[in-house]
Amino acid sequence: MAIQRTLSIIKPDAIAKNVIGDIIRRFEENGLSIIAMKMTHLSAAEAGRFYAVHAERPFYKDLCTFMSSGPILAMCLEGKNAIALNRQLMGATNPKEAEEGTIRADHADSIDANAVHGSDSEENAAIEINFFFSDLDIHSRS
Ligand code: IDP
Ligand code: MG
Repeated sequence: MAIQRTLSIIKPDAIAKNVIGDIIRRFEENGLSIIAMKMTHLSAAEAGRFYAVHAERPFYKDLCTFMSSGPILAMCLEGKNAIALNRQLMGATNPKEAEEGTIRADHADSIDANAVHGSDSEENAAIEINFFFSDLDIHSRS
């Protein structure tokens, strides 16, 4: 499997719980390298642009309110099969369905406040990485 890049976000709920280190440890222990990192606090409009693919979903407004409720940590992860591997480490969207030992099983409280975001395809990873980072911010280690 080729080396891929994916976007990870530690969401406001997990930042508030002070579990950044625990989440990053899981990435590094599973062969993913952080090649760009930024703490930021999105406005609701910026969160809306990031989640534009969900604009028609009933939960869109709540999602934008939540994602702009506090600081987040955006990261570009790089490694073998990075997109699927990150999704596996995250666990299911609804923490009640997330496999034991996943980030969401351990740190998420609800389907709204579910600790982390991860890109779901190569196409979306490229768009999402570009949303937060310029080429100058990214330091490949592959
Ligand atoms: P993902 O984050 O696992 O990729 P998506 O389906 O892409 O899940 O949804 C994006 C985000 O929108 C989720 O992480 C979650 O915070 C929120 N969300 C998804 N489905 C629901 C829902 O049914 N109710 C409330 N929020 C939802
Ligand atoms: Mg998604």
